[in-house]
Order: sequence, then structure tokens, then C-alpha cells
Amino acid sequence: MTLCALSLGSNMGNRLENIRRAADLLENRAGKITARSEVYETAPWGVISQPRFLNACLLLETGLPPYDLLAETQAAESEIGRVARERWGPREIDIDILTYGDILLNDERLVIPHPLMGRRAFVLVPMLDIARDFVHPSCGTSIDELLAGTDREGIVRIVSL
Ligand code: PH2
Ligand code: MG
Ligand code: MG
Repeated sequence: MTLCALSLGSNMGNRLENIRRAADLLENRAGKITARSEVYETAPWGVISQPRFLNACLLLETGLPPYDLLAETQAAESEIGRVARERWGPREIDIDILTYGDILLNDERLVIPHPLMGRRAFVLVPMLDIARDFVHPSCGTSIDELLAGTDREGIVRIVSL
């Protein structure tokens, strides 16, 4: 079994329902959720002219190898109604694998740790809820150190997941 960190995001449709459904689908198909962050409303990052997101993170204990876990996250995204649209644009649900144990993986299908996780406050703030002692597997940096280099503005705690 491997402990993974996952990021959930939604800015279309019923955002909270989409996030909660994603957590349920992952628990049914991919493993056991051992920690859930709070849900935050966050300002859009990257493409800024789009609706605000809800974001959360999970720790998931999984017996699936990385590419099978990826397949399950993509199946859950489809089941919630996600269709292909512009990069960084609006979506019903996005489920990203942030870390998979301490492994480092980099190919055309999957990059772990998620290459942008250290620059995104919408990932790091929820990660603080569930993995305060987290150390980034490739750069050895703590969440507090990573957060110091990001813009934390526009992040509001909404509800429990
Ligand atoms: N996801 C993106 C692009 N920008 N901004 C916020 N606040 N939250 C997201 O989940 C998000 C984003 C692409 O994955
Ligand atoms: Mg993403
Ligand atoms: Mg994604």
C-alpha cells in the first residue's frame, strides 16, 4: 500500500457536490481516504478570467500502481461529467495526483510529484490541513517554505469535505 496526496478542484456546476463525489468515487475504486482537508474557495490561477474554484486535498492509501491510479482518477473525472476543454480552463472536476509515496516519475503520461504543486497556494493551503509535516519529495522543501513563495490571497475556507 502506498500513501498518495491528491488535489481536487471544481469551478463548474455544483462545485461542492463534484468535489464530494470525486472523494466518494476514489474511495470506492482506488483505496482508503485517510485524511481530508477542508474545502476552500480559491481565486483562479493561470487563466484568471474564469469562475472561482473550490479546492481540497486528500490522502489516499492505495494498492494501485501509479498508472492504474491515474486511470481511476480519469474515470472518476469522466463519470462526474468532465469533458476536454482548454488547458487550465473551467472544469466540472479535476483530480490530480500530487505525490505517490516518495517516488519520482516523469514521462509523457504522468509526472510525480505534480510539477506545479509547489507554486499553487490552492494546493498547498489544503495540504497544510492534512500533511503539516509534508516534505516535497524532489526538492526537500516544507509546505510553509513553499507557501512563502506563493500568493495566498483569495483563499477562503468554506466547509468540511
Ligand atoms: N486548476 C487549474 C488552473 N487554475 N486555479 C484554482 N484556483 N484552482 C484550481 O484547481 C485550478 C486553477 C488547472 O488544473
Ligand atoms: Mg490540475
Ligand atoms: Mg488534472
